[in-house]
Amino acid sequence: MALNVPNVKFYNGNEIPIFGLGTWKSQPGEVTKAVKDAIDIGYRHIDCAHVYANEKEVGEAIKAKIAEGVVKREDLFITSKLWNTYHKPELVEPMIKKTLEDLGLDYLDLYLIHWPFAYKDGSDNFPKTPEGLPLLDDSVDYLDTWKAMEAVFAKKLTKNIGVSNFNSEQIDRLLKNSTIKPVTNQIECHPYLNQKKLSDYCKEKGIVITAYSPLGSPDRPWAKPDDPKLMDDKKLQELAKKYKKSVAQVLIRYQIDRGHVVIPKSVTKTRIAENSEVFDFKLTADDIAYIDSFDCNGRICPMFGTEVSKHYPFNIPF
Ligand code: NAP
Ligand code: SBI
Repeated sequence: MALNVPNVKFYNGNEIPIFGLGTWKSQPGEVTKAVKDAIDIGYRHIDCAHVYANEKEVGEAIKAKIAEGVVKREDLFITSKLWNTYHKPELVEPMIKKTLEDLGLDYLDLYLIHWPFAYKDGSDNFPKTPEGLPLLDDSVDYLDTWKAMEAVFAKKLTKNIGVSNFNSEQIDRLLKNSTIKPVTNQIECHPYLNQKKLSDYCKEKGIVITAYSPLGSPDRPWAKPDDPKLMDDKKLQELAKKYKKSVAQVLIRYQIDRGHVVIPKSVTKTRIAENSEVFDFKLTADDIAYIDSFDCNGRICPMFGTEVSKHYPFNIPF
């Protein structure tokens, strides 16, 4: 049966498929096949970023599927993100153009500021201090970066602009000092970090939440063998049994039922298909509340070493 993914409407009237494919850690040698498989299965939303170092390979898949006639460009929703070393306003347009060239596109559907803090600009995506910590550049304010995001939107290089990893105060400051409101805040979100307060805050402001690492990101490079694995959670396994679904499917549905856009990553065809089979069931309100109760401030993407930045997002409750 054809996959029919519902859209979520942004405040500006544009729409985003509620479900898409993540591509962080998808190796250049495997991501082209993964994106092709996903498009064949019916995915129409792909989450990319310059820092994932695989946008050319994602672009090859998009080009191939358009050439085959499986999809048209306008059927797809392609997101990318401005990396931390390109926050200086004069770097934003060259950077979105670099991403567009790598992806082989002439516009993005959504461009996000990846993190609110800036790194020292230059060709190294991960500049370091002599002590080996991330080399921050707090002289660059995300408000100035945002003005440049507004400019690339005005030039029609992207149909929507948004942010990622912003806290409520940063969103509030952006709203008070900008012309265009972000359409989404892409944030880590799963039962161990359910982001209830930030989700409610963004909803009140008309900003859609996009949930990243919805499966607990078991392939994150810094995972330790003793770290709890979300998909091994016994209570989630019980729930999955009750719905005759996998834990991954319950985790994806948990986001959809909260009105969040969700972008699980996989390079495995069977899992890419499995993760998309979430539109034939719904969690009950009681089960959502039960999953909500698993929250334990279990952040898995804290961006180690950046806590000293004045723009670090995770030093306040939400
Ligand atoms: P995730 O989607 O929570 O988990 C991905 C991992 O789960 C991979 O190891 C994948 O394995 C495995 N997996 C996928 N489906 C599965 C299934 N059905 N059963 C068992 N295992 C399964 O983690 P994530 O990559 O951190 O987050 C998703 C996406 O969000 C990213 O790829 C990226 O696009 C975005 N993201 C954004 C930010 C940001 O700062 N804005 C940060 C993190 C993530 P295989 O691939 O081997 O199948
Ligand atoms: C990277 F390419 C390298 C490190 C890293 O850590 C934090 C999470 C993140 C990110 O910033 N966006 C992601 O999707 N993953 C990431 C990416």
